[in-house]
Amino acid sequence: MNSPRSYLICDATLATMADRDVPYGLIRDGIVAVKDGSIQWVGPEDQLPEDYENWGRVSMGGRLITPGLVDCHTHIVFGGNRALEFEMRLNGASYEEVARAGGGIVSTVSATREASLEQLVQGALPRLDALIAEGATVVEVKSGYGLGLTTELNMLRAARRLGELRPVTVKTTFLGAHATPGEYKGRDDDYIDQVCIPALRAAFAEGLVDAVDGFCENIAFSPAQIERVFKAAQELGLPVKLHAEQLSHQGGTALAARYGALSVDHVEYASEDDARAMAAAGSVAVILPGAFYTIRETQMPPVDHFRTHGVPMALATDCNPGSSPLTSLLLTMNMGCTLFRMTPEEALAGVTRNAARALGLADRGQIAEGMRADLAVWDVETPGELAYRIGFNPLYTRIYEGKQ
Ligand code: DI6
Ligand code: FE
Repeated sequence: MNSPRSYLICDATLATMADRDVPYGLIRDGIVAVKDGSIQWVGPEDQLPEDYENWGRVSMGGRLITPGLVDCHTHIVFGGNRALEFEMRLNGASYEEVARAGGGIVSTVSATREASLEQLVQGALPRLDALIAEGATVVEVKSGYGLGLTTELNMLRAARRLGELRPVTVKTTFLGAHATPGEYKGRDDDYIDQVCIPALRAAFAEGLVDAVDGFCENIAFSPAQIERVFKAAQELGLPVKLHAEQLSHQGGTALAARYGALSVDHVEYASEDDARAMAAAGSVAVILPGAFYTIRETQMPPVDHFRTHGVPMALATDCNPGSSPLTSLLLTMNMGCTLFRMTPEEALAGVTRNAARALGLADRGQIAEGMRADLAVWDVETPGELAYRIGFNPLYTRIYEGKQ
């Protein structure tokens, strides 16, 4: 449909996820007034101001409208896949055997380096389309499988291209500090100084970077190494975020909080002090149940500490070929509830309001005046249904920047 410049979306229940004193910020018999891609007014039909009364109307037939979904942590740009490794492991192969057969993250790095820009784009499109088909209007995309000067930039160029090819906002994150490539084995510090930081500066100069991330873990980089990358980000005026405390407690969360991180991601092993530091810094906890499930992790993220200390929680797919080959935000919501005992309302906030915040996007993730008119319309009666089902997509339509 070619939506007019200004119109009313009516005959709908609105889960606004905005600051209202009711669960989900719910409005029954609601109206959203849209003008030039932004929300001008939101409220119950019987309170519609006179000025809007003669605007054209589009009925949603009593359906539920939520903010467009936001996937705030993905690695959807990569070459190849790791299905063979998945199969080998389930046939009893050890970690070493998988590695000797060329598996693991290095296999994705090789396949990504070999791929052309066009191949990276074509490979990522079906993953992006799967997210869009479930109502995503914003998707974050990380680099981190090139691990070289030109290859990291190529991944980010592919991410930018995705945002031109589809009606979706793509936010790019530089993740040069994801792993040390084979040619720098045992020389992590040299990799950070000679490749990662120069690649970050070059990518920034090309306008390819919206935020900077790292993987702080005993199998990846130490807090001291990550801090050098964060300093470079700070010099460029870029916000930071961090994969921290996923497999062990390394102190990455405290570091990220000191740098005012937009988010700290995974956080299974985060402590109550970490939660306090995140709350003080205003960092979002990005919870990634797809990785928890895939690697059969048993340590749960400290959801209660996040609640107690008022740390906003987001949920994301972490879509990547190794630890989370997941392209469904609805399933992610269900996993957040079933695995981590998040409430369905927390799950919906996690893929809307708090996910937007994890990306520093002030005009997304809520249905409220002044926000972008990015909406998802669902064939459900109540918002709790979105997290409840497993493997079912009730999306009726998606509205991006006011256009259906
Ligand atoms: N955490 C993870 O679980 C993945 N990356 C990260 O920072 C693993 C990525 C992969 O195996 O390809
Ligand atoms: Fe990740």
